[in-house]
Amino acid sequence: MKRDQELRLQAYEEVEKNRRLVEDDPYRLKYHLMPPAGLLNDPNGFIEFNGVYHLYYQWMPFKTGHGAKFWGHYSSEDLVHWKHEEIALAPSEWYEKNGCYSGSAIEHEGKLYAFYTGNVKDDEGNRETYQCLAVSEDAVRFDKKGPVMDLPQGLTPHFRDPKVWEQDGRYFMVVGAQTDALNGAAALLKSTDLMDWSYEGILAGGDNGKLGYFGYMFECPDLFSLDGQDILVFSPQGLEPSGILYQNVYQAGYVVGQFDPEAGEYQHGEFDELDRGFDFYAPQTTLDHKGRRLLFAWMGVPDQNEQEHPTVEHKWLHCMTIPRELKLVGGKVHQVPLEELEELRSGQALECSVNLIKENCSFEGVEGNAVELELTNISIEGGWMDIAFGDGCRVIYNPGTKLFTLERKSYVDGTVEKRQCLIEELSSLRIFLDTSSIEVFLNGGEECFTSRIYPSPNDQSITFSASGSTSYTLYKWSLTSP
Ligand code: DQQ
Repeated sequence: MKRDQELRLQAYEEVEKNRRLVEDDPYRLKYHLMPPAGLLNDPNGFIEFNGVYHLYYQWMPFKTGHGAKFWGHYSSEDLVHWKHEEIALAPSEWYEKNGCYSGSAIEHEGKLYAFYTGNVKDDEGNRETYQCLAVSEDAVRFDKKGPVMDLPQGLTPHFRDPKVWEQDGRYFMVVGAQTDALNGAAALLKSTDLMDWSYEGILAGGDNGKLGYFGYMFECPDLFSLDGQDILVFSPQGLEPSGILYQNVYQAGYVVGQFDPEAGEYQHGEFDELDRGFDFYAPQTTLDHKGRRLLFAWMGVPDQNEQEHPTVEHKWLHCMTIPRELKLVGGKVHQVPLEELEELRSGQALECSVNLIKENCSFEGVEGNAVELELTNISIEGGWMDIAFGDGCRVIYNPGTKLFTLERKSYVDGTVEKRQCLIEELSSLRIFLDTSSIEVFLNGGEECFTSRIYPSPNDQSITFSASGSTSYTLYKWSLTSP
């Protein structure tokens, strides 16, 4: 208990010490969840509990690097206005001394059960892993119950990130894993009471998985049903870039299939990336009372030039994506910004009917660094269209090559770098800009690009261009801090 209190006090002191620096950062976000100071990474324990949404997150309060993680905590009644709550979990016990790593939450008998990974490392870097339980009556204060299972045979200690759900009166858990042969895998466990867990085997990946060799580790798996299909979302590590695919250091994506709870087996199709941008990892979903499958992801990727972000100077690093609703359309997962986000809009939309012929244009009132844009009825004849956000980034669509491109000014060396996807036809675009982030949704969420960007803070221009002839209806809203 003493260690727990010490850690909490130290964390709060660190936040106080850095408050001013964080607040003064021109790249501080206006409507995205970010850490009060220090480093934020994966969303954890995302749940609607007693009518309130809770989003816990991986938090290193003491520096903008990784280490012995805490579970920070945000809560919200509407998914728009969030309150930063007290620390949920501090890495105070022997079984989590190097971090209360990622995990999930489930309601059981009116209480919140949080499952997470206790990370333990010795001085030589050898790792131990403990899947732990902490129970809460109010979602704020947790009573730690300690480890609830042993490491299954055939798996290395790279075993973490439990995601738990209830199905047909039983509980299941998927855990990110690595087999002894160093193949990434999602492991399946089962329980009748959330306390005793039995290992059921590999659900996907592993030594004989349908995907073949698919990296050396799967992180943050999440299995859920969507429109009659069972989707396994996971973050594989160790994939080589392949054409325009797998360009980030690590990926985040999904397979679609059917889970058989009796046999504990999962038949699935090919892997697809969930997002095509530079910064998207470790997504986690939950089901809300409206039956919607909601997703948050970390807007960042581990080991991807993390210390070069300009926000490091201001003692904070990374943020969450905006919350999105998942839909399954023609076997593909689409991500749609939550309708609640319309509350961020200040005033009426500015609406313009845009016709561009070989020109660059800006429109009065269409500028800013916290903005939502929507383009509908897009028609491009000859050449391509693009939209530039200050000197930070540009989105381009070329119907000739079918390539959609997000270019950004690298925060490492200022050069232009890009991410791309193929899209048969572009009919609409929705773009959320927030100071140092951009999220682009193509055709109602068929494809998404999520990225941190660092335009010069005094350049809030938005420029619309066409190399041939392009028309669309443009709507623009200024967005405010909730
Ligand atoms: N981040 C956590 C791990 C997880 C990784 C540690 C994914 O639990 O595997 O902060 O970003």
